[in-house]
Amino acid sequence: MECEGVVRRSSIRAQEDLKSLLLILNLHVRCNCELSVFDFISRKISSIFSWVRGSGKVSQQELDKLYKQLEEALLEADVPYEVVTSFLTDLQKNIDVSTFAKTANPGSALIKQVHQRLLALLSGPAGSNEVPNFVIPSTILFLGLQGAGKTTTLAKLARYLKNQAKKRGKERKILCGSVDYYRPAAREQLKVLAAQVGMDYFEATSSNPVKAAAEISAHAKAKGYEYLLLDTAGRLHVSDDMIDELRSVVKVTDPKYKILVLDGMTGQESLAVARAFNTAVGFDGAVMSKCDSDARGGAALAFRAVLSKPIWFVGIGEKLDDLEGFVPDRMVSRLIGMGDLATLLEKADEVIDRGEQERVAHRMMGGDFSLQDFLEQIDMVNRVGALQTLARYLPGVSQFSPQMVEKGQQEMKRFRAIISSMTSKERMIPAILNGSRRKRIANGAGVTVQEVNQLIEKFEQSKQFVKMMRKSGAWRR
Ligand SMILES: Nc1nc2c(ncn2[C@@H]2O[C@H](COP(=O)(O)OP(=O)(O)OP(=O)(O)O)[C@@H](O)[C@H]2O)c(=O)[nH]1
Ligand SMILES: [Mg+2]
Repeated sequence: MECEGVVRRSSIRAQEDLKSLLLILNLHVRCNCELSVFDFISRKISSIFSWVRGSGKVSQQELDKLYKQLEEALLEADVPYEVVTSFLTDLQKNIDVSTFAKTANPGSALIKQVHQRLLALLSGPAGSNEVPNFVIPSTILFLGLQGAGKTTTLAKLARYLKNQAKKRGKERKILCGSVDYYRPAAREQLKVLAAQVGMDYFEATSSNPVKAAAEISAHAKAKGYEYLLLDTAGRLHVSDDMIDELRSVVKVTDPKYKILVLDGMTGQESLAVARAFNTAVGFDGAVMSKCDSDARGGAALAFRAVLSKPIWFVGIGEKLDDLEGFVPDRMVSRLIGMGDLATLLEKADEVIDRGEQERVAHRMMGGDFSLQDFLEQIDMVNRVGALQTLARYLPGVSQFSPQMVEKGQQEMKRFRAIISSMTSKERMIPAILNGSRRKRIANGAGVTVQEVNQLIEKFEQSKQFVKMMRKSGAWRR
């Protein structure tokens, strides 16, 4: 069973296994996500691996076929030609068909190799490029072309910093300001977003970007803010006046972090933009925005190889929570169809109290799993996010259509309504659900008796699944 393999494969801690299981149990309604940047590559690459997975023998011809398919998939995903070529050369250097002949499971050994090479491509030779611990106090400057997503990303980062601090029981004093005197409504936009996030906004008296930057910076220092997030004006192209302005702003504010925001929808062009910014003003890390779009994602994949700089975050929507750390090993797992349970679990952790998770988990472990628990799980999943969003973190989702996801979402809604129409005794002891009770429940929930039966069936399947997981030892304590 797919889920079993996944939980075994991932080396996450027992408690986390438990959570993933809770989520997967609900999501076993099987669903798919909207097409996002990485899904495009993911679909391509994971379909290549469908024939490799579990392969008992790998011949040289099969290896050649794999290289060809990988090359096509990466090029189609808009990864620059030079990057694809060097990736494949590197991969071939590390793969030896005679070594594979001796391994017990050549299919998974091959996937492991590709996994490692993709990881090296994404992380670069220096290893991990995880999101930094933004030190206090610091000024964070946002750079990028017009419409790249600077202002939105600034607000998202403020929320991220606040959430990070909250996890440690702290609160951050954050100030934001804008030196965008280029687009009329730009500063107003930031002011509105600042109010939404709950950070302070400071409007400079000067309308000269450099003087305004100095004013905002001085205010942040005088008032003891821990972070100053400073927004700048974009232009349609990397122009001399923008670069001059940015250099002067950098000089007067001395930012600890310069974050380049790139529009994920522009494909390989964003690599050229990043190069130009890097030469002119330099930057420490990038954010690739609009990765929820149907762009192909090759630029993100090739970013590290081309720029030797990290992507710290990806923007996955317009809302302020739609910012996600760009963690290479998770990304690679997603790309080759192993899902990204770690990110999913983090999302769960943010909204579901650990005690609550443990309570449900404990009952399940003891084999005492009721419809009430099933309902609580559905509510937990709903709190973590819409199926459409969650599904992108799950293994093997590439085979499912958006219609199936929608169906999954509707099914969860229906299940919720049905369980809510049951008495607490019925929820605890589903065995008492005879024909007349099912009819009453169907009437109460506005569904057919057949739909009530479907729910009971699914619930029984979940119980079987839990039993199997416990027996297999994949679900550890
Ligand atoms: N779908 C999606 N839209 C995004 C994302 N990030 C930003 N946007 C949208 O992109 C548009 C431009 O975003 P802004 O943050 O205003 O971009 P900017 O770089 O500040 O633009 P200028 O101030 O004009 O230079 C807005 O409509 C945002 O809502 C994202 O990750 N996904
Ligand atoms: Mg802006």
